Amino acid sequence: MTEQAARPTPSEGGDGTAHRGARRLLAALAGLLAAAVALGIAELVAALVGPASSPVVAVGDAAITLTPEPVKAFAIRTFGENDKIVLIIGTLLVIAVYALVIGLVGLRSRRLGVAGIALFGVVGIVAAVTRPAGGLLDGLPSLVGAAAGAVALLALLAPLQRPTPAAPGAGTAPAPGDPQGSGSADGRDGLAGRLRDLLGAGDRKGAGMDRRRFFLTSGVAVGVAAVAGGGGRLLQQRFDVAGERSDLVLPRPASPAPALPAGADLARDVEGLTPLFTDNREFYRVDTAITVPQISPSGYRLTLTGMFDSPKSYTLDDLLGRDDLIERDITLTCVSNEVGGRLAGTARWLGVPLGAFLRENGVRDSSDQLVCTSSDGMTIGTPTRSALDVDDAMLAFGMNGEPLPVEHGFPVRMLIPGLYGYVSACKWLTRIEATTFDAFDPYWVERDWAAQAPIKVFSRIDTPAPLRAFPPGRRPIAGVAWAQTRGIARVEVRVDDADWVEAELSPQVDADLWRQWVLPYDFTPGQHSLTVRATSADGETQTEERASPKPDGASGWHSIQVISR
Ligand SMILES: Nc1nc2c(c(=O)[nH]1)N[C@H]1C(S)=C(S)[C@@H](COP(=O)(O)O)O[C@H]1N2
Ligand SMILES: [Mo]
Repeated sequence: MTEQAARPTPSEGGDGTAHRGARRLLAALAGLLAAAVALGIAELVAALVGPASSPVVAVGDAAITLTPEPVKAFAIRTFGENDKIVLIIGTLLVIAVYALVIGLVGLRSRRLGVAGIALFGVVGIVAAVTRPAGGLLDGLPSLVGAAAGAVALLALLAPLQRPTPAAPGAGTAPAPGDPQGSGSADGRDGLAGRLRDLLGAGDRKGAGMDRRRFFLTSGVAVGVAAVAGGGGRLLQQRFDVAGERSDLVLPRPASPAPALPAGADLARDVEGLTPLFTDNREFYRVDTAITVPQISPSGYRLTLTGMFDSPKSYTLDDLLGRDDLIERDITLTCVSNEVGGRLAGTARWLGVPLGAFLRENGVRDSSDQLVCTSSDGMTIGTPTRSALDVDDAMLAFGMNGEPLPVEHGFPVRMLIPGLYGYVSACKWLTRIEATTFDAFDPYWVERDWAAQAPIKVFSRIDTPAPLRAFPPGRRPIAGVAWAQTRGIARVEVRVDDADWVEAELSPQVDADLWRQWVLPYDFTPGQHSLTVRATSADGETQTEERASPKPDGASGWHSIQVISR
């Protein structure tokens, strides 16, 4: 400091370059801390309003909605089930960079700094309020958060401010770009000035910067952000329905799933083969929900609207208490599944038979599309014909002997075997509207995915793993194949340029269930290429023609390279 004091730079009014650098650094830090306070307070308020009103979540949600489709597809492909964590981290990083800039801007002009925070609040408010399921109240966390952030910014910048010259002319506005002044908001009469007086930050230190006070204020800011944010997150858990979910007792089906023959699951004997049933915890998850909708069973309503003769509204008890419940084994598949991909899973589902349910409500012949809406505003359109006629289509509330896991749609979702999830499997289902394809484009169709999308005949190799060397000799080549509603009749494997060889299949249980296939093979040393193709029970062989998932599902043979040595 002494060195700088000895070499005053006229343009800096005696303030050294290093000193100025330090001020900037601290100002940027002030911006970051102010943002932390804003987000922390917002989380606390979100604990009153609901988790989805949190600005980070709302902005992340909006980002998902606004993200161009190819980027979204890329994210699902690249990050898979972690796509939401990546998005939240990305959102926080963007906020952090913005906050650093706000701090620097605030050093020059507090007014602009505060305006920057206000803008940040407005973005949060707009994102929260315009969510499909959003209301005005959802803007409150961002509003209060931004106000707290502005106060924090002013309090943090105050100790970094140079003394206001007491010389005559102090009241005149500083020239633009004059580092001495930072706009009139700095003056004693300004909000900041008053705040500074309030905090006693008016004490002038020689260098015009009160580091001690800055760090004290920073400590308070960190504390407020951590306590409000952490507390808010904790309090938000009161919205969790995990407890109510585990208290729910599932009814018995009038029509249980067909018994499985002995030896139904070939994975018991083949390492690396996908099990016949997927654990709920292992089940793939694809949705646009950053915060999983939490629907209390007691508050649950399923509403029917549109082209029904006598539509009713149902409570969860209404559905659970029916005497026609069915239990079925069904493989669910995502349209985003690539050749060889893992976005498919099988469960034993329990629920209300959909066809009977719709007829009971008098669904009209003139309706060719049902639009399902979830509590978070997702819309999924499905052909009315499929909903009426596909065997085993259901409103499911049980999955592998448990109530639906919250991530998989608790308390009620739709399932229609043979249709990709985005055109059939609406989770957190709260409304079914009978309408037409002409009248309405649901969420994914608006984004240029096909309005109708039956699942394609598919097979994949699970083992051996590609490019991981194994010793020569006999070992199984194995995987799964599916063609829901039709069933799998045959799976063939080709090794290098040899002829296709038929694999052994797991017992045929139900056409809606995938089948495992196994082919023991004597591997010679070297690299081999393995290819698989399936044929459905109605005679369609999986096409070799490659298609990407968009618009109606990937196609092509799964082929991998393996090494034996
Ligand atoms: N409410 C809601 N339901 C939804 C989705 C969604 O984003 N929101 N995604 C659909 C898609 S694309 C698929 S593949 C299935 C996935 O169901 P799962 O997550 O239980 O495996 O849910 C469908 N239902
Ligand atoms: Mo999907």
